[in-house]
Formats: sequence, C-alpha cells, structure tokens
Amino acid sequence: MSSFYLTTPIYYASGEPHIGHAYTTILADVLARYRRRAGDDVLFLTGTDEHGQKIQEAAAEQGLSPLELCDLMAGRFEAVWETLGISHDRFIRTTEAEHVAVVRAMLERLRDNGFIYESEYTGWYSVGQERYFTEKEIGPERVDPIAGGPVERIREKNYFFRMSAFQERLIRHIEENPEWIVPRSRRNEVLGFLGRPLEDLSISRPRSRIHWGIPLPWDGDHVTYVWVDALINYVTASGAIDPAAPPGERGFGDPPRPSRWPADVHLMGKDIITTHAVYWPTLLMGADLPLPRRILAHGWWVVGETKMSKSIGNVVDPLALRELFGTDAVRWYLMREMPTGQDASYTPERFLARYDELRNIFGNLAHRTLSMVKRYRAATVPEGPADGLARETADAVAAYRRGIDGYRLHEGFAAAMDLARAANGFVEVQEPWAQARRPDGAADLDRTLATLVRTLGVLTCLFEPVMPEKSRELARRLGLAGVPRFGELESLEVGGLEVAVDAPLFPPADFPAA
Ligand code: ME8
Repeated sequence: MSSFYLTTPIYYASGEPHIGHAYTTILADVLARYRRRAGDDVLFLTGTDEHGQKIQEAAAEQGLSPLELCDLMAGRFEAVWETLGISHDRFIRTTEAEHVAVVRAMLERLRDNGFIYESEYTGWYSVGQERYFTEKEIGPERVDPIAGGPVERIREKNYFFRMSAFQERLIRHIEENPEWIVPRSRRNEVLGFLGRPLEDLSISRPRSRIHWGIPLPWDGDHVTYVWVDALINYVTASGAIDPAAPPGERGFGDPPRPSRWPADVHLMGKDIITTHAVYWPTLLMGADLPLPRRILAHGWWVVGETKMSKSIGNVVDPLALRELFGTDAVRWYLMREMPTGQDASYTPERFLARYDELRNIFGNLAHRTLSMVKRYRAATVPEGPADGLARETADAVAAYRRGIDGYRLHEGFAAAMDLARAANGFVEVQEPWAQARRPDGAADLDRTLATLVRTLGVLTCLFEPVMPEKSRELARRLGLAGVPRFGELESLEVGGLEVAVDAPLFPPADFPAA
C-alpha cells in the first residue's frame, strides 16, 4: 500500500466559506477518495489560518477576541465541509499548541542555520492579502494587485529570512522537475517571477502593531509573519518534527525521519502560487527539509469577469445550492465544469445544464435499468454473461484514471459520463422491451440486463470520489455489498443480485423564480 499526503490551503478564519474554498476542498476530497479507492493510505489535511492582522481586525470589528472569532469560524468551516461530504483526516488550526511549537522549532532551525537576520523594512503592506508588495506591483493607483484592496506604507524593524540565497537552487529544481508545478502556465509564471533577483523575506511583525501571532523564540517583541506561520502547517500535520526534542534531534534533515512528509501534493488557487512555490520551498531548504512532490494551482471561479471574493462581495454560497440540488450535484458541477487549472465562470444556467446531464444520462440509465430488472426478471439480476460494453468500459476506466492521475479531473469525469451515455445507447440498440417480447429473446435479454447492471456497478466506482452519496445509494439499489474498489472491477459479478427500484437518484430541481 502506498501512502498519499495531500493538502488544501488553510483558509482565513476571517471570512465565510464560499464556493471558491469549496472548490479546492472538494477537489482535494475527490483525489483523497480516489486514492483510497485505489488502495492507498491517505492523509488529507485541511484547516484554518488563524493569526495575523486580518483576523485581529475582523475580531475587533465584531467585538470578539481573535480566538473567539477563530473558534466560531473554524466550527463554521468544519460544519460546511461535513455537509459537503468532505472526508479530511485532519483539520488543523494554526492556534493549536502543537503547531505553535513546530513553527518556533522551524524558526530556530532557520536561525541556527544562519538564514535569519535583522533589518529595517520600508514598503507597502496589504492587510487583505497579508503581504508586502513592491512599488511596481501596487502601480500608480496604490492598490493590492490581487483584489484591488488598500495598501499601507510601513517602516519598521523586521527579521528577515535570506530567501535570496536559494534562488538558483529553486530555479534548478523547477527546471529539472517540469511537473513540479502544474499546470504549465503557473510554472512559467513562477519562473518569470524568479527571473528577477529574489528579495529576502520579512518573517516577523512588531508586536506593537500586531499582537495576534506566534512570538519569535528569540525576541518576544515580534510575532511570526502569518504566511510563514501558515505554510508550516503542512509540516506540523505530517508529524515530521518533534518540537519537544533537543534542537539537534527534532527531525530536521533530508531525508526526514519516517513521517508523512513530504506532501504528495499541495492544492491551491493561483492567487497563492508565489507563497507556495517560492516562499515555502526556500523555507524548507533553509531548514533542511525535502520539498513537496507537487504543487497544483487551479484557476479562479469568476462571476462575470471578476474573481469571486469576500472583499468584492460576489460570492456564491455552496450551502444554498446544496439546499436546492443536493451535495453531490454541487460537487459534480464544480469538478465537471472547471478544467483543472483554468478559470471558470459560475452561472446558474451552467449549473442547471450540469444537473440535467446527471439526471438525463446517469440518473436515467440507473432508473431504466433497475425498472427493467424488476419488470422482466422479478428484481433478480440474471446470470447471463455481462459481456456487452466490454471495450467501452475498459476504455472509460483507463481514460478516467489517466484524467484523474494527471490532475485533469474534468476529463476523468467526462469519460465516466461517456460510459453512461454509451450504456444508454446500448439500451436503444438492444431494445430489451423487444427482446422481452420475442419468444427466443430470453438469453439476449439476460445479457442486456446483466451488462447494464455491471456497467452501473463500474460507474458507482468511477463516480464515488465526486458523488459519494449517490454512488453509495446506487450500489445499495444494485444489491452490491458496497461501492467496488478499482481492483475489484475486473471480476465484478452481478448475477443473482437483488435490486431495488426507488425514487429517481436526481429529482427534478430548479432555481426559484426571481
Ligand atoms: O489565502 N476561485 O486563505 P483564503 C477558486 N490563508 N478558488 C478560490 C476562490 C475563487 N474565487 N476564492 C478562494 C489564504 N479560493 C491563506 C492560505 S495556506 C498555507 C494559507 C480558494 O481564505 C483557493 O484555494 O484567502 C485559494 O487559494 C484559497 O481559497 C484562498 O483562501
């Protein structure tokens, strides 16, 4: 059994979960479920980012202490993930004692290695992004280049990480590992960024300005810059570092001691590619830890032309969609509609089109198959050879796995839906209703029905990562003991199963009239 460790960003505890967060988290969930179904030992990590100026200010606005706000919001994220069927193994919060200790151990390691120094910082800071920007980046309007929010001029003593020392090594790593950052457009963007001299990274904030952070181990008047704090969560949850051990024995080193580190893939939106593909790997190099195996930056959900974002106020609430169409339909839409890596525009029309696809192709295939087994064979699947659609099934499974393994999930799920489409075509060609009428049609009808049930069994496996509820429900109606794993598909036997016909898997649904 191989092991697989994947992560989502940890979301700011200052904002409500919206479709953008849901997209990344469902993407991770699909990959986690797929890997488990393929037999891997999975660690799926998500959580909340709870320190920094943004949280401090949001809490103050609401008359709460920062921790009260974080408790509230972490609970909100967890509740939303539960309703959306997210199967994470660990929900990390950066205010946890274990994480705080690992951050401090990591900073001490960087300092012991000679990569931390003290200096004065002058520049522009965006609280919205919790980041410094250069004069050039903020442009003549002096706004943060990501969301267009305000920036403030800052001059203060900071501790710096000698990020510049790792520029060459990082460029070499990216060039030697063409798949390390996917998709390619993001890799080119990072290489472009690294084409200019890399500056050192300010890793602290004076406590006089921001008190809500992790104090530096060697200077309690400064707290850790929230991005450094946040990125380290991936190492905390891996169990690689034992902060309670004496400095030389905490687990730093490449290779690390046995743990889940390095991560197999960090998932995120393209807004935070620089922090993940530049800050994070150089911090790891500085602390003698190996780099994550892959960084995947997906596109943005936009409304019209504009990125969905809390500060802009154009966010779509995944729970409202769930109320109308069910969890699995929301998951299906998000995974099927966005070509992994590109931007996608949310519209109710496209949502409905994707729902209709579920209803008319997959739902319809399930319903007609189960009804015919009931009508013609008293709800018992015949023993007839289930060998129709053999080539279509093998091709679909192969295309599906190529798509998901290559992080082109939309292609994988399109291949699964094409198999359902082919099975509907098979019904039209075989005409089981005519086979049932023909005096010598019994054997043909047995083969048609067994083939259709077998195909549906395969589809429960292919669809389970994206539609866990409906797939489990269909497996139950088919009379299967559960959703089959990939290793069980070849030998899947359906003869003799007792099927159940029930209400449509995807009932009629629509948006309320405006
Ligand atoms: O950046 N479309 O947290 P955050 C697609 N705490 N994905 C979107 C999206 C959109 N319109 N809006 C948000 C942070 N996302 C830091 C991360 S990690 C060590 C620290 C998703 O709450 C996407 O994954 O602003 C994006 O990268 C993330 O939410 C940003 O979440």
